[in-house]
Amino acid sequence: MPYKKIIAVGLVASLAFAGIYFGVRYFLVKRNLTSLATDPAVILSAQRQTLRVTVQKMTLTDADLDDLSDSDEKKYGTDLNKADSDDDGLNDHDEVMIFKTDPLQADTYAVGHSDSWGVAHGVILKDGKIDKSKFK
Ligand SMILES: [Ca+2]
Ligand SMILES: [Ca+2]
Repeated sequence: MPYKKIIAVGLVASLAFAGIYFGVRYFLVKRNLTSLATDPAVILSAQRQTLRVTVQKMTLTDADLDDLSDSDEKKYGTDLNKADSDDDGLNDHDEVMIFKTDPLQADTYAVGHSDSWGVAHGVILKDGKIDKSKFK
């Protein structure tokens, strides 16, 4: 019966086509070629992976996310796992880079108040300047 052969060949050809289609699609998704993928779930998954890698890189270079890199933390002797090493209310980055206060001394100028109090009350200014007239 020739029509049985035609149906059998058609069935085999369909299975082969489906196999190739899903095989190529799996390969593209597996290799993260999202520009070729049109499935929104695949694209979202790739974006999440990119975000995960970005956050991982950030935490590898700044473990406590205080904006002072781990290598700078080692340079200044601050705690790279604690954003505010001396618990004075100013994070390590702001002490080192903005106010030039000591990130390991809660009261850099020994005035009886924390460095964050000094900043909040206008005593400690940027770039290591202080205004003693505002100290009470
Ligand atoms: Ca720190
Ligand atoms: Ca300090």
